Amino acid sequence: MPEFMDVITVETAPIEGQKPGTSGLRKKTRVFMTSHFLENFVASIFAGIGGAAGKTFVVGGDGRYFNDRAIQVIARMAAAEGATKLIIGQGGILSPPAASNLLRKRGTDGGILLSASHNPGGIDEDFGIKFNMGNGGPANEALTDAMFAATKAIQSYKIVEGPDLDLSSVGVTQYGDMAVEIVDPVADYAALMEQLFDFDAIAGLVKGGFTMAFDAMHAVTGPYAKAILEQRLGATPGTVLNGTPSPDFGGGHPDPNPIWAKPLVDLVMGPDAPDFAAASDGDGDRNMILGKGIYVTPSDSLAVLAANATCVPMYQGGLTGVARSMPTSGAVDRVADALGIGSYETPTGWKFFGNLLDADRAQLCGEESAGTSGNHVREKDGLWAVLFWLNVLAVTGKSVSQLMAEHWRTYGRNYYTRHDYEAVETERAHALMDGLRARLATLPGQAAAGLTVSSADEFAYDDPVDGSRSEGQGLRVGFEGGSRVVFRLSVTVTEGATLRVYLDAY
Ligand code: VG1
Ligand code: CO
Repeated sequence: MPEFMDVITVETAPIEGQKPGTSGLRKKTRVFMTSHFLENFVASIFAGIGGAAGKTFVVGGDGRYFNDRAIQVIARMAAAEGATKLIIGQGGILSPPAASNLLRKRGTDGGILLSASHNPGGIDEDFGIKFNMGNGGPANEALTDAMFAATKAIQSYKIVEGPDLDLSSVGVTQYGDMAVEIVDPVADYAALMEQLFDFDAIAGLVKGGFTMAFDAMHAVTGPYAKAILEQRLGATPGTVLNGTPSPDFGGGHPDPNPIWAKPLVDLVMGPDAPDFAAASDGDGDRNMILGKGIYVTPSDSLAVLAANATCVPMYQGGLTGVARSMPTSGAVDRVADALGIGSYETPTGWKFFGNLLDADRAQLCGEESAGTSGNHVREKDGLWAVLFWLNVLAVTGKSVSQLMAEHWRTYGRNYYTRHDYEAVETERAHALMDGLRARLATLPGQAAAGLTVSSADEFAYDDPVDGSRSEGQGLRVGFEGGSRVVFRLSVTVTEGATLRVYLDAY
């Protein structure tokens, strides 16, 4: 038997399918629980960053099933590799934006985040793990490629035999030679939000009788939303619905869209509608914005926030640039044109915004999948977007529908929908994409449903900051008059293929 805290070397072999997707490695929880699966990937993360020795990492997750067990494994492996310190959210909880803030604030070497975001949780559902860099943002493609290469070459990994860490109380302890600091997952994040937004103005709005509802979807945002909306801003207790994180998200899909958050949409469309409503996803980095009688598409939300940026203290000096993912509607581009600021179109996935934010080319970014964030962290940030909206509503004194109507009058309107075809047979989905790809060159000039194709291509992105090129980022078919259809296969699914079809009509 090895002695307590002895480092042992475990023989292993490469495991198929450990290629990180849009946001890290996502698989069925049971796959993560199979022998060596998690360990191989964690060892490959460490190999990809040139080793863990002497480094400090932030660790935390969205609280889904297996979150706590995975943290124990990561801690044992980090200790075995000679890491100096781990900073872990109490109870293993940290939303990606809160982790991103800690990563930046503490000047760490990176973070290991456990989340499968909007995917359901539980032993028969999904789990995920990703690495974020010292700038707070998801690993770039060079790093994820290095990690993937390591998964294909791995022969052994190191781990210590030791007791479980106590994740329940805040404070610093030693785990062998490694320090472990358990932190309140909410405190630093809430303090940051208070600096970025005018809390007095929002509190004043709430005091004046403005009503709201926030659906945390049984996921990680509950504690953050209660602390900020109810305790600091004075919203009535009970404003935060489904606010206690549960390992299986109450059996639901923690995806803030009109399908999975239907009760909230029904509420704002009904007779007892609050003035404002919002929801966030499993790991708290996405947002859905609603007002009395209105649903705001994420693409429109990004455009409205850009247009009203100077309402909030964080953007008092104005923006110099905005960025959106390619499938996101062009609504924000129209605002950028009107303001005379830069606008960038990136592939899907938050990692592509990191360079633009670091280089200060853009300060506000968004995705049609309900991810919005600024340059305060390097992740999308659900609650931040909600506070941004509340701040704008407080300063302008307008309702959500009024704001939207005025926005469309000024900039025009992009009608937008996204359709997800889930659990499609992988081969058939690829055949469809291959078939369309082969016909791209012949599409321009053809007419369908009263629309004439004006352009058709496969999106590739040349990063203007580091010069890297990312190919195969979605098929685009543009029509005369500015409408378009985009086809992409999801890179976050754990079963079969998901075809996403994005429709945007100006
Ligand atoms: C989806 C969304 C994408 C988002 C990604 C991670 O990816 O479309 O916009 O960045 O999830 O979101 P895909 O490849 O399935 O389309 V989350 O909230 O995981 O961090
Ligand atoms: Co998410």
